[in-house]
Amino acid sequence: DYGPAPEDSSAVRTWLESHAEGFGHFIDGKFTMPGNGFDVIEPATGGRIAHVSQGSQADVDAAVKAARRAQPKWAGLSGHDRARHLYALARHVQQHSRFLAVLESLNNGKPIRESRDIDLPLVARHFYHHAGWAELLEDEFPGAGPVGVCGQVIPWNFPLLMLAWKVAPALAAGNTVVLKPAEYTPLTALAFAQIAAECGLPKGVLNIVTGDGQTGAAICGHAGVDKVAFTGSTEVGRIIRRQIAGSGKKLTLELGGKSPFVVFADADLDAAVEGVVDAIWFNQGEVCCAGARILVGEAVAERFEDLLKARMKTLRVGDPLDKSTDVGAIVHPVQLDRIRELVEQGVAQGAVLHQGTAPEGCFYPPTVATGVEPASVLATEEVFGPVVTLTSFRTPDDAVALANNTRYGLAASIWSENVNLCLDIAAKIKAGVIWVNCTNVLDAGAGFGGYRESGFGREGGREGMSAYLTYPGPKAKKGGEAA
Ligand code: TXE
Repeated sequence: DYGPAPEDSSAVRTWLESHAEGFGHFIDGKFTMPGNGFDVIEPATGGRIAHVSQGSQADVDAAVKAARRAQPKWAGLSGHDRARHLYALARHVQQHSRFLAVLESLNNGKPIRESRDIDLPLVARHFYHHAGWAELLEDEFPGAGPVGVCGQVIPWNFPLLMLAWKVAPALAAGNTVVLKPAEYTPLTALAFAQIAAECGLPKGVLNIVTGDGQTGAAICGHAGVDKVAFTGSTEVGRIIRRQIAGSGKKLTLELGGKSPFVVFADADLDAAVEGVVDAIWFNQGEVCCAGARILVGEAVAERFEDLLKARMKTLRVGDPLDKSTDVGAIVHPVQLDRIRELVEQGVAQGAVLHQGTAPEGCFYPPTVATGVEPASVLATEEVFGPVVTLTSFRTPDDAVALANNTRYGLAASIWSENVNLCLDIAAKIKAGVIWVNCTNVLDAGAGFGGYRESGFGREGGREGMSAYLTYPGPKAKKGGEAA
């Protein structure tokens, strides 16, 4: 009774069936034979949809070797020629966007509306934007050059978008890449590798090795890798930082968050409620910059809570491929258990739950938790699920103190009709990204990254480019090998 029929997944399923024997790695422009590894599941049904290979040290060695071999020639291309390759990648992503969106929703569990209308357009935009940087490099960063070979490890919440965030600036700057997608969601990265080969990206420029954390560690620790870029949990970020300390490798880390969502009494409350939908129920709340802690002015706290609970009840949780689904499946049963465990701990510490409904299986209902003490688990730990806390504050100073009462500092969202108040509060909240009267707005041209345990370094825009450059750069001869 929800209108449009589910998205047609037959092309994707046929492609998956054609790889029934498993997927190999993408090294030096071609796929290796599939080896031992692990199954990939479709979280919405629990069914196995693919088998991918576990990258060994030998696979990582081969990938790094290919990347090293390809790098001088890639860096030696003119910026214009590298830009042409990036434009081609962007165009091919657009041509295959239906396929990629369905594959992403199948593998990650996110609603097709989101993968189709948000993830895929942002992926293409990221390559277009960075094609522009490749053209402008000599003017904008005079004397700079590529770092060399980049080892990149990405998470499962925005599989293809995180690949774009990592790969586009690296290639624009003249680096080559060895990337490992997350073990739950490796499929769009492998489809992207196929697209890259089809559109003539020179071999060795992009290498994809699948596997678990061990493969990730082999990439980060490899002596032939000059820069490491990681997005994932704070815990693993810490391990990587320790692992490569003293190696001279460049490092950027984009880690967890527990971002505040501050609603002042004069805010447009209906708009702020829609903001919460985008902040914590978008992508099942599996968003590093999710607004996970609502702080609301006490004068409107009760009214806001009523509005929010009413809106929450209208959310449709279910089949990711149904075009009317608002909240899809949780990426993996392990993540579902993690969400349940944290919420149970929160309840034991006094939290009161208000929940929507969710089907049986790997789904979790949209949840608002009230009565959450500032020091309790639900207020401090990243849940990475559709769970938001609701707390009231008295004064703007209280709001700032509560907002900053976290070991993270990735993002914040401020809602008020008073622009002066918004600007004042924005300057006082310690977070890498601050949104005013909006949330989760991302753009390839704006730097994204955190403070404190949310990591360091920025992705996107000028700051993001500088992370992939070094001074002095090698003297490149146009169209040939770097000197
Ligand atoms: O993350 P991991 P997990 C948070 C979120 C979530 C929790 C656990 O709170 O509930 O982390 O998720 C690779 N060296 N975030 O366990 O382990 C791993 O293979 C190198 C927030 O899935 O950090 C995968 O590719 N790599 C986050 C990637 O790291 C290693 C997004 C991320 O997995 C490695 C994801 C090692 N030693 C989870 N160990 C965000 N900020 O967006 C693992 N990996």
